[in-house]
Amino acid sequence: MSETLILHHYDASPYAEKIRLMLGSQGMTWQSVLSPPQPPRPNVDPLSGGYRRIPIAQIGADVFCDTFVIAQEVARLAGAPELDPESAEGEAADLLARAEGEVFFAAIGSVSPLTLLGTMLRTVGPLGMVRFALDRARMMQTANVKAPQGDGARSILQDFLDTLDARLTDRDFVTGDTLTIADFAAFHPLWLHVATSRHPLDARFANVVRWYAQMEALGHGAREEIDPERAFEAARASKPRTLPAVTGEADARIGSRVSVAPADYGTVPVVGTLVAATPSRTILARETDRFGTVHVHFPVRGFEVTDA
Ligand SMILES: N[C@@H](CCC(=O)N[C@@H](CS)C(=O)NCC(=O)O)C(=O)O
Repeated sequence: MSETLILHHYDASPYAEKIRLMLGSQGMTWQSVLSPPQPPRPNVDPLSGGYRRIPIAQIGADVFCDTFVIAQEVARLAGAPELDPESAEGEAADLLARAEGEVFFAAIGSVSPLTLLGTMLRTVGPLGMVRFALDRARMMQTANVKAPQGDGARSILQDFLDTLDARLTDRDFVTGDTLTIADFAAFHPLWLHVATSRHPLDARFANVVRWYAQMEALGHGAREEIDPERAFEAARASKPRTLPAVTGEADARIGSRVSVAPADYGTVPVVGTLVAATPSRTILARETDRFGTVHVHFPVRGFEVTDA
């Protein structure tokens, strides 16, 4: 079975940029399927069963939702355990959690609405902008988190930059002399901020500016653009890989139909048969006419599993 990673993403997605740079840092070869910036996503919905966030990765008939499990797959394929989010500890883990929580939303909330409007007009045009804005407004209506705006968002972003700059005073990277998952997690909200504000980072944060340039220079590795049909063929031609061994007591719901959804935002559930539940990962089997059995992987943290 081919172990080529297929990434379903769109170029402006910061979470996807985190993964693209991880692939670049390892000089990996991967395949790219471009998704629309909002649902429906006919290139990947049939595989994932409707998970609404981006990116989604695929290796044959295994589908990976959320960058937590995608990063674990990149770490495994590259033999680079320092890219596994479970390897982050202490202050680096705190920074990672902050970057992917309030800082992610603050990266946009701190940009003036007029500038944001200009950025969207340039990237997706007037119709695309209306579609995108309506979709995200709807998504946030059902969200269990509130996105900070204006001064609140600006102060969250400044605090984060202060912390990061101090950390980078005597280190090349967030945890020391080498790249780890914490660098990629800290980078992507800043990349989002730079892209949406159309302004470089404040030069006062000199250490961050130096580190940011190094991160950007990692590039994306060898990216091959493919159309969705090739991704579907990869699923059809493969069987899901062997399930992970579980030590200790098995989840009583194994074999029953469950629904898995993010707890924070984009809370669209995916329904399937629970086939594996490890301390960090939930795997559902979905029987499909188009591809046969597909296994969909989710992180445990930040997701809810309920009876379907
Ligand atoms: N925790 C998720 C967050 C992913 C996320 O928020 N992605 C954004 C795009 S960068 C998203 O999906 N927004 C809504 C959408 O694209 O439908 C992860 O790590 O993958």
